[in-house]
Amino acid sequence: MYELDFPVWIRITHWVNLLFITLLIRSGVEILGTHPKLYWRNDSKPGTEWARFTRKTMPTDKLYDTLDEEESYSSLVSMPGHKQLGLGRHWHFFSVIGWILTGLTYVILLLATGQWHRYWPYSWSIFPTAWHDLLTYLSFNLPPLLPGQPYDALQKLTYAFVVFVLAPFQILTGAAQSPAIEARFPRYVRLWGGRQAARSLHFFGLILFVLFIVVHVTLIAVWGWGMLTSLMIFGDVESRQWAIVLSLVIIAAVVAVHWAATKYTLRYPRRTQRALGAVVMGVRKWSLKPLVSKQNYSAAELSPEHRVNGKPPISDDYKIMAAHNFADWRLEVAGLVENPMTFTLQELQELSGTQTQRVLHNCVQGWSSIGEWSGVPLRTIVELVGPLPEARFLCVLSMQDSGRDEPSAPGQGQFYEIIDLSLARHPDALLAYEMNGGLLPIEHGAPLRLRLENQVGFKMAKWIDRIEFVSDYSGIGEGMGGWREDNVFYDKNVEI
Ligand SMILES: Nc1nc2c(c(=O)[nH]1)N[C@H]1C(S)=C(S)[C@@H](COP(=O)(O)O)O[C@H]1N2
Ligand SMILES: [Mo]
Repeated sequence: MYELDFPVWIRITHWVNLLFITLLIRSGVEILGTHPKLYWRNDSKPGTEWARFTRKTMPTDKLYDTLDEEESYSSLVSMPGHKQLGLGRHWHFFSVIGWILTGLTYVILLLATGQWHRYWPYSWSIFPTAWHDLLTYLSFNLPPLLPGQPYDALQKLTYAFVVFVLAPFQILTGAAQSPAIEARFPRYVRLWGGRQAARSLHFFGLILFVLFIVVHVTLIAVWGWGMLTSLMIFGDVESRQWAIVLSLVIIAAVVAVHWAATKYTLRYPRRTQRALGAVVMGVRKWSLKPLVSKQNYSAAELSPEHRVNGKPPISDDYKIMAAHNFADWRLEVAGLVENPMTFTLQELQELSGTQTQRVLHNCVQGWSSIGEWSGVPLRTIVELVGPLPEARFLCVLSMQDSGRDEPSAPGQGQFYEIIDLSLARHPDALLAYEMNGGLLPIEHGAPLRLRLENQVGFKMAKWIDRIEFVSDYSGIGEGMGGWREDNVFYDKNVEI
């Protein structure tokens, strides 16, 4: 039989994994807290959640939006804590890159060195033996190790499950929540039972990881902390005293990294956003960004109730325009273009090439809905105005003043989002004036809103009245690429 020892790469990846998995858990809780409800169905209809982690109740007599449902959790359980979804997302996606690289290194070395034998069951009898081991543990005794192996049968199966089932499961259910993947591979989301089922399953994965860590650490202590940490640090059982000290030092170091990273993030949110964003967006640029929507949900799948995020403008100007069916509204398209243009709503409706798409909408907070949107493809407008060679981005401006219209949200000023010119040319980029076969309702962005099907919801500005072509956005707002990016530290390109 193969000799199953503890080579140095097993020991290193083990401890690095501890750092990343705990970062993933805490930042995952932060993301959960932003919409602390779990559903099975794509429409996330209020009241249909099977689990909730909030005591808030929503008003039934006036419009509320999903920002009102957000919870603020302590930094003890969430990273960084205190309602910082944008920063929690940065940590989650940064850590997942590190975690996947660590995991790949581990699995490749397992295969290359023959250490995969440690997970090989050898015989079916391992299952009854594992069951027997479980009963032994439950009667507060320790089962025997498998002959010639460093594990008992239950332990071996559990580790194999965590490495080869649970970890890939978390990656796959995580990917099923990416709007870009959902848009390009709608059948893949269906495979998991839909977007919300994937989110719920991802949550079960979280629970299993936490359970595994608790039981694992407890049993290490029961079997002999010094002996086992000595194996995991030095590769043999000779230095138990040192191992006890060093293992506690390593654990303290991991706690210190969490503590320092949390403090730093809350204190310097902008620097954190820039640093982690550079890594995360760099990876998404070549992996998820090129994906184009192939969704075509059936009319029967439309959500009966499409949730709302963001409160409509309450200015008199807007209300008067709305009362006149937006006859006085204009869309101005200007900036670095050959022919600046202005459109009335009717002119937009009369442009040829109306496009309709039935798609899954993903809010950054975690809820989803399926809606049907019709309007003018954004690329039609791009072609009409003719961007100058130096134009690289579109600044999409909204009539909503966030400070005025959404007083409970942090930040002031006009809502806007910057999108890359390449994204504006995507076939699914749409300026929608209709929803579910009727005129666009006020709360969903009347008279005109953006749809970008491979992006998370917040990029799809509602109540828009101006599009400006620019070469650079560092001088717009705080220079981060949009109102949410400026004020709540979201990432500029959001394919997940
Ligand atoms: N002007 C403006 N547009 C906005 C928002 C907002 O707050 N203000 N919220 C965004 C977010 S986070 C989402 S999820 C979608 C929600 O669209 P819906 O309300 O039509 O579901 O709109 C986006 N567009
Ligand atoms: Mo959102």
